[in-house]
Amino acid sequence: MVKRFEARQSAADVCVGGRSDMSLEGLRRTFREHVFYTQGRFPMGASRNDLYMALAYTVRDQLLHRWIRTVEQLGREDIKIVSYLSAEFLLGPHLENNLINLGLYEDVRRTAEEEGLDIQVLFDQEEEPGLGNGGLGRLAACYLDSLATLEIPAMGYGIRYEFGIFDQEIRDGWQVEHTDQWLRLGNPWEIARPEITYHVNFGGRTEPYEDEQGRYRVRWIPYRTVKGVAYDTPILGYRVNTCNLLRLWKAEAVESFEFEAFNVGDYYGAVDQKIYSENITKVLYPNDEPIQGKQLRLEQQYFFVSCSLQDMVRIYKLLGGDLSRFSSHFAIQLNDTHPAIGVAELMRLLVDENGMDWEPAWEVTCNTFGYTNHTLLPEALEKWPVDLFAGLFPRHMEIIYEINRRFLDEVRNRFPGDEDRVARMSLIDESGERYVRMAHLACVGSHAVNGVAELHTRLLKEEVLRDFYEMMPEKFNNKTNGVTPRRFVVLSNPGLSRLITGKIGETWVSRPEELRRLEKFVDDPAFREEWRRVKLENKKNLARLIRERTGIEVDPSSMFDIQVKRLHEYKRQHLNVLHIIALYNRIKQDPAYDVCPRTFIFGGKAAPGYFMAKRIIKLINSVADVVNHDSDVNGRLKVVFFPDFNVKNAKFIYPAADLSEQISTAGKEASGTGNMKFSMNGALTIGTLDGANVEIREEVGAENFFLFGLTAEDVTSLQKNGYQPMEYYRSNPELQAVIERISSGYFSNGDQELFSPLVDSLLFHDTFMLLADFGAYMDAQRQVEEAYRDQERWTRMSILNVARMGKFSSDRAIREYCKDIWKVEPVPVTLE
Ligand code: 8GP
Repeated sequence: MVKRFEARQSAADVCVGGRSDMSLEGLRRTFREHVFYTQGRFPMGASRNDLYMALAYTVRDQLLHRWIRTVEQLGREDIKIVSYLSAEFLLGPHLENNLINLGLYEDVRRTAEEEGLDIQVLFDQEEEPGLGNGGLGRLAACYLDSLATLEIPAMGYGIRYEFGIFDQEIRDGWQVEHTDQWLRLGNPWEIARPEITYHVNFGGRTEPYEDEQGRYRVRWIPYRTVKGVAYDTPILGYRVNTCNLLRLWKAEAVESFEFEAFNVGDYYGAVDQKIYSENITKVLYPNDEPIQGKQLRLEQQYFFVSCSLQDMVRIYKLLGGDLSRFSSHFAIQLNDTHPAIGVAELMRLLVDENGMDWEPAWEVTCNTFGYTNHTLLPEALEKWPVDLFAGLFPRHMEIIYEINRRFLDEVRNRFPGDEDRVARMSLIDESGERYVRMAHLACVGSHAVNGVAELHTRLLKEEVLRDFYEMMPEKFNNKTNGVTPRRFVVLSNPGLSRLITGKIGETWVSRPEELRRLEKFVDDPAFREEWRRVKLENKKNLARLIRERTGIEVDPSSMFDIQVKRLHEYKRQHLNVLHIIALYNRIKQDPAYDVCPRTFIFGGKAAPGYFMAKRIIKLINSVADVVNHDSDVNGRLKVVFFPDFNVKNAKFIYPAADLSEQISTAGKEASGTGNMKFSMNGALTIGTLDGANVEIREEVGAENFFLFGLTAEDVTSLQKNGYQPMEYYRSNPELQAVIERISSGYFSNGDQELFSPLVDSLLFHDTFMLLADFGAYMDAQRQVEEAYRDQERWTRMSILNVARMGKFSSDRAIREYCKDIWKVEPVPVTLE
């Protein structure tokens, strides 16, 4: 509990490091002032939230000076700004991160303590802005952190969803969704900018006209208009003065009352309009794949893209810039295809609104945009029915047709007579119902196209975007993902961070390649002992949290085997379950079976409409119920489904892992970033040759990684030759026994129907080839067990994993984007 703090003076009035412009006494005074003047409370009457808010404002005050100086820089004509356009930013809590980046963590912790406050309790009070689904949104947040840390002038642009990703409850083993209410108690980190607004149009028709010079022009006569209002959040870099801007747009009605409608008596029509407008930014679609045909989703995309591009054009014009040189001032990155309509919107702004001719406008557009692809699943490539698209954006539809006409001329020129290729590459899919292909629009309208891991980029070139690669190979490049070591090591794992810093100094935080210097301590038994002690502490912390959230007791000395990520068949959480059941069967057959004690921990949300994913959650919980209570098992195996996995509780999960499960079907996971977070915290990986696993294994060394399973090539050729899951089933008695356990109703109180959709899908389709990989997975798990039994060996492997993970810092990734795609340089910010 928070102790009520008393107003009392302290003699301490020392200057805080070199990083802060505030003394401890100053911090304390500001904090008290915010309790009183901002929250309107006397100290004794302040609630936990009041205290959190006051502390957040105190810290935000520390950012503002840097922020204003940085924004002034953004207003310089001679610099180039990165605009990161993303429908999702999964930021996680701000307070602790900002304290670390400011270098004020210790001072504020001590100040709080002196005021009688437990800072952890205040951290807990922060609601995380869950404005993303998973990997893609979290990557955007890591990239904002690195852009600021590397002193790159940058803006993030996105949507201020009123309701972010749902909160997950597990009830009776099933996922239950609750609406997220992150704004309920106020958001101290954002500053509303009601004077920065843009109009965004929808529907209607277009009309040709002649301009003053007699040129053919088109104007758009929309059916309805919505207003976008800017909300800004400061994003501070680590121990630098750069404090960039995340600008999120909220939709509002243009007039809160349609007076005309009101006057003619259509009160409800006027109210409907208002509600309709505000709906656009109401809620994040909780899907980690595109949603087919949902009009509101398409409206969201255009809404934020149009506001953002209008904002950039306004800023550029304010600087007196000539729009033909727009791309020398802005580099815009499309985070997947969600903002790809920006290609058509920038053309519209340049040609229709600013009178540019088509060719120079097209050159500006292509030089401005870069496109990052995040998926290989063909069903995940976004496309919109032409009717829906044209109905909402009649002018953009015309622009896309014109881009397509010119583009297909080029294709025909390059590949004469190859009409199949023309049909494949067209921006419009005409094979059945007509669709706008957003990935094609993004490829054609960008000067750079990248995948997010080496394997992913290769497969993009060979398969998904092969035609585009053949025609314009120079556009394609790889940018392997990275994650920020600030949030995912320094903030999440203070014990490990202290141990590392004690050995090699603290420069590794911004230069993680220096972690290599840990290698020379790998043979030092005392260091290894310390390493294990830190891990054990982290496991105890997680065990406490698990007890609190699930009531399950787990043994911190058992191996923590963890798989946290979105629930998806291709990620194969159910392969992990098959392994658990196999171990369980061995114990049932011989209770004296010498199993290595393990705690299997799962976490992750399923899209609310994804039937199989929800069934897998139920299966995990059902297996947990049986295994955790079986006296033959006697606590040696425990299974936990940790509810509501998010950035906030990820902080306790990654640092506590011994084993990281990265077991997707090869060729399906574009990169993965959880794999990096685990390994940076000293977990060893059991994984397939998929996504960035390939590169992680290369870096840490094959001998420090548990590899198994089919390669992407094996998967393709098996599929081509007619994959028969039954063959694997018939030839593996252990697998049969595992499946039999499930289908017999053993985990479902005799109900043989509950899991039959899962079992049938495995036996008769097995799209993700679990049965083909089962044997190899069991073997690899056996090796894991052997290695874990030798704790000295395991610790060596763990240390080497951490020492060799430097490559996977998002700083490295961002440096590559800056050099190869954006062509931007750091611009250090000075405070005077
Ligand atoms: C994810 C990929 O699945 C993952 O492999 C990769 O590491 C991550 O992006 C970052 O590159 N993709 C998504 O999260 C995704 O497509 N989300 C859609 C809901 C937007």
